[in-house]
Amino acid sequence: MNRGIRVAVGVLVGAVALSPVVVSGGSAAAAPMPCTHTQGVINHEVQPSATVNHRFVVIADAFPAGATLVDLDVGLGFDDYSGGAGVWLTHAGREMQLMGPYTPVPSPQPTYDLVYDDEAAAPLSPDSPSGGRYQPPQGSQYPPLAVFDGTPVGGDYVLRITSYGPVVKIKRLRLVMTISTCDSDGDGVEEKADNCPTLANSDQADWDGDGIGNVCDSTPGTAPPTATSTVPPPTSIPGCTAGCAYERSVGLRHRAARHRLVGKVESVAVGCRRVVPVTIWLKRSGADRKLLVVTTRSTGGFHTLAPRRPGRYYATVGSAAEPLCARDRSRTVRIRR
Ligand SMILES: [Ca+2]
Ligand SMILES: [Ca+2]
Ligand SMILES: [Ca+2]
Repeated sequence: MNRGIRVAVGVLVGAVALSPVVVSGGSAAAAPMPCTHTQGVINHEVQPSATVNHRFVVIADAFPAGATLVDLDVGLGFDDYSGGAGVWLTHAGREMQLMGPYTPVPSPQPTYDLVYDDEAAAPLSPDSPSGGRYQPPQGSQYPPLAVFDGTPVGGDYVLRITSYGPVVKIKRLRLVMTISTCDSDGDGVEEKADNCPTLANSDQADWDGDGIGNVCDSTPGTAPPTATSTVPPPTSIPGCTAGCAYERSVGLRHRAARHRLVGKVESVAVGCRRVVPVTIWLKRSGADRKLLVVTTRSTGGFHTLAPRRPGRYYATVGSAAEPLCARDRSRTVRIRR
């Protein structure tokens, strides 16, 4: 089944409905399930005293069964609002007026590009700048956007715009939906229950039990004896010697102009790349010579002054004291005379 987000927009002018037009397709895989969805229209005009209905059809199959809205923000951008317009949003049998003749819009600018957000710091007022995030106008005819919370994500959304005077020039209209059930990293663990929502870690391994999964944890600890079955077998990871759960790599380059060796340790697990010791070695015919140890920054990057002695150098990362992370060795770089 195509679980991509297929959206059809039908534009209804006055009472005449035009055929829906598919404006975006998708063949995305079943996972990940996004936690937000944005839909909208750009560059449109509403003729004098006319009404235009922008209808968005959000296909429910693109989201987990039973997914509902937990938040909805609306972006309103006008290139010319000087004559005034009424804007309404309808979804799931509920309607909210977003703008109207008594809306305290910023004055006297005729152009706006703002976002209605119930969680914004302040409501829109005549003194507001013409951009930014504001609570929707307040009053009995202007309920908060929260009226749509709990409604199904899938279904029709209709933005109705009526011109009260001359042409209303619309720059963009956007609906930003936050969805109750999602899995943005596609690891099969629902977002709210995921101990590392930004990185796929279907095993949810959390050795120190602090609620932060190993792959997100800068101090993941070590595997408890009873938990070894929850991590991948070390034999599956190239370069891993014993008990390692996550692969990592170390790169090394010689920047001759700046007399530096620079490199980076990379791993999906934060604790395997952040503030870890990297050893620089000189290759020799007998045993290689250990020159110095540098510590990576939070990004995994490191640098040091290049040795003056010509030769071939490489870097290693990893030790028996870090059972979470695989050992690795960089390519050899040559420093010439
Ligand atoms: Ca997840
Ligand atoms: Ca995850
Ligand atoms: Ca942890």
